[in-house]
Amino acid sequence: MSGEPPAKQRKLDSKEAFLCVFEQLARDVCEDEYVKRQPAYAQEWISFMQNYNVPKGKLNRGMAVLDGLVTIKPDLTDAEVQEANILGWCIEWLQAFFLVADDLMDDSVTRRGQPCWYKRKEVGTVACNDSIFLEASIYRILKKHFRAKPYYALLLDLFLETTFQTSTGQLLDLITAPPGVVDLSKYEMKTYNTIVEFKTAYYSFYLPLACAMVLGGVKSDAAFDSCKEICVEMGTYFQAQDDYLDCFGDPEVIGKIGTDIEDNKCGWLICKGLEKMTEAQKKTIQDNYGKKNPDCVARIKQVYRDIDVEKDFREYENESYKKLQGLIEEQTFVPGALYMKLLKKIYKRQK
Ligand code: GPP
Ligand code: MG
Ligand code: MG
Ligand code: MG
Repeated sequence: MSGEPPAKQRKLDSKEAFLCVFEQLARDVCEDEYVKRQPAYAQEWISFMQNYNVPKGKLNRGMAVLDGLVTIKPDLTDAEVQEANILGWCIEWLQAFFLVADDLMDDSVTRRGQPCWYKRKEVGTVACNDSIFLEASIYRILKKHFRAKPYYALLLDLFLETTFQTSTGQLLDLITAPPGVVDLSKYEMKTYNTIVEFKTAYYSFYLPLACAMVLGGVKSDAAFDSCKEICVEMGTYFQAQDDYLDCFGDPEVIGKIGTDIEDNKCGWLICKGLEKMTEAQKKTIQDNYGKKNPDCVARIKQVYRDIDVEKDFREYENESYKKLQGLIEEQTFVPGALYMKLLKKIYKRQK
């Protein structure tokens, strides 16, 4: 017996198959009745902008819908596979909407190995409208493919509520980090956990798995509540990794240059680090955090190294995995594989 999955399954879950669906949906948006009435240069802008911002990530969120659905319902028809992938792409469109806006707000430089969209000389603040366009496209896609389904309203509500949640998290992320004001008392794990629950966990984890559950015919509120609880835990772990990689990851590998220290962010490293810093180390943070000067950034990173916050991160990583395994084994609403597939993809990730 070879270790290869059966041909059908290989075809179903492959990134190439998923990317084919992007091509169809991107074309649908370009052929939207309202887009068609725009001049050619506007249509070309939309097409280029979509290709630049939507399909170039890891696609973990988008592919998690089909991946999750097969754990609930193993024998899927081609139409069911297609539906899962369309919803997966709606999540990738949502992510593109968030990232285009987030990069502007975070003053970031690169994303997915290319200049941030707003950094392109012809783009600038047009990126604000592009992010709105990317968001609005989700609802054109959903309407085209799901309007006749009994769960259409459920899907709309899921995407809208998730956007609302994410915007509250982004707000807290931004106003806890006012430019030029370093208030160390604000960097607390409690605040951090609220920021990341809302800015990351719901859209990155709960949304894809909830979509899979909707398609899989899961109805019980308790199943969705249990999914939310597990996804908040997984999303918190995932954002802690993002914060760790922002400081210590290789920009070539993660595709983005970190800005959390410069941006004064209430991130995992500062919150955890402050719990064990000496007064002198805290003073170094007070004097150097939140500044765009590379020497200041280097001083912050040196404090992180001196206190070996990396060790704390590795411990947190192991504990978090164990806690998640426990939560997943405890629940009986859906097969544990729904969660474990995703968890295995992100555990100890380098990008
Ligand atoms: C990740 O934060 C969170 C988001 C991208 C959500 C943005 C939400 C909006 C409503 C715009 P991050 O800034 O740490 O992500 P990254 O490191 O990828 O820039
Ligand atoms: Mg941000
Ligand atoms: Mg950012
Ligand atoms: Mg980040």
